[in-house]
Amino acid sequence: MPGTKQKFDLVIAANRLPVDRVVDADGEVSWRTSPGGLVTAMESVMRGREGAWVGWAGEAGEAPQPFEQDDMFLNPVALSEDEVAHYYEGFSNDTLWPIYHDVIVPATFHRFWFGAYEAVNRRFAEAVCAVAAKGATVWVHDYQLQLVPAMVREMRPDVRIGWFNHIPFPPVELFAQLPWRRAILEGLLGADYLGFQRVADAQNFIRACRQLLSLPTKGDTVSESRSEGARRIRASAVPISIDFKGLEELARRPETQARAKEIRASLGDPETLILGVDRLDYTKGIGHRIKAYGELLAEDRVAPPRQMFVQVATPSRERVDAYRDLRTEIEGEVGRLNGEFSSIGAPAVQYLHHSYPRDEMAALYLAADVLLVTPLRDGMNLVAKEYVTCRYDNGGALVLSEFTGAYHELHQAFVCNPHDIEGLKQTIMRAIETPAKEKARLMRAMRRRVADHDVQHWAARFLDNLANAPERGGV
Ligand code: ADQ
Repeated sequence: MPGTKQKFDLVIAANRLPVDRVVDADGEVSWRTSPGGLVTAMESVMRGREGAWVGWAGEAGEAPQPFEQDDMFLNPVALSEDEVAHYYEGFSNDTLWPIYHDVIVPATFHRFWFGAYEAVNRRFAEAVCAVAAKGATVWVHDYQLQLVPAMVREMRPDVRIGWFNHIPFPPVELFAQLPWRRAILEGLLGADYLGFQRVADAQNFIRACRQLLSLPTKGDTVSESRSEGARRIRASAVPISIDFKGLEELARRPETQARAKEIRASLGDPETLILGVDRLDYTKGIGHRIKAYGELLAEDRVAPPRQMFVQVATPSRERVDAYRDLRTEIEGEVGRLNGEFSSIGAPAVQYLHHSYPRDEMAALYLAADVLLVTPLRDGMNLVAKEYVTCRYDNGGALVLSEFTGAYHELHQAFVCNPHDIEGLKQTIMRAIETPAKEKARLMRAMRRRVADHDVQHWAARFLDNLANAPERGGV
């Protein structure tokens, strides 16, 4: 980075910087750290180290100058309007996202989108190399930056490179559809260590290297031979988590509890408050959930105001066609159910297309008797873990799709296959009707799991695996 002399032992690269630009009433621009698990996790691993974060600041055009925020050095990467459209909305969110999520909607392929992806990945790699100290640890995040590991390795063979995938890695039969499959695998193989949410994701990656690149694999390692000699790359599961202590503390605050009571009261103190919280994304199974709930309403097995259903759908990727279509579909369906089953003051579905601050989310979780998490495919699903964390009272019930990463950890959830509408209806009813004592036992066990495997534990495990990667003296 021109003008940047400082070098850092730990460099994070993620599509977004962990800050949002805020402009006050006088037009003064400042930056506010965006709350999120990744920031919390990085704070814990950056303590006592010199850390830098490379990422996009969120607006097209010239990048702001590098700056410090909360003891972290931020190195912004510029994206032009076209690059936002082609690298981010196009290749990342309209090509890779559907392929990596079981092609729930068809993927779009454009050769010029890949050109932009490559160019932006190179800019990220250069920005990383500009701030990485000799022998630094570089941690690259997610599907937007899959070419970065090999690009960094070429420029800086001295650094140690790890990559973590927040979303699923698809079975080879789906991955093979990508015209750029070889470039992506070779990009990832520049890393020393690759972390995935589930064992199956790591295995899918290893199988893709074997079948599509004819590379030898053994257990969780892939061998890659280049002119300078063979390297071994390890791929394994390190499931992400949340800041258990911080969120539980928030949920225990008297103000949060008071707000939770207020939410229930404003809904007429229902017998059962059912909640869904998702980004408005076709992977989240919101339509399947609403269909199942609609049938329960039609069969009079649930009815407002006795049961109230609140669906929070966070605005997301609104410039991508598939997301615009989804919004129209979901809002049409909610409207239909409300027209048919609501009475004055008691809507069948309370639908909220907004973002909320963390304390309001915690209050919603505390207020909800049942949380519906029904994705068709989801890397992890942090909402499930956040709900469990907030329920320090051991109240509530979690309905959880078996197609989430979280399903592989939260064994005491009410498990569902969202494609099976009849089964989903039964599971929702079981979550409503199971006696409180039994639900408390299940909740206690899930809470223990998340408490013992929080986001700090995740980050430490990832970095430990990276430090012990096979090429660097590990086994
Ligand atoms: P996402 O697909 O965004 O993440 P998820 O894991 O559920 O999905 O995280 C969503 C986050 O946004 C949660 O922390 C939630 O609290 C927050 N959120 C949702 N709706 C909100 C609203 N209306 N207002 C405020 N906050 C809201 C991707 C992958 C996941 C993986 C994560 C982390 O798709 O599978 O779990 O990364 O690796």
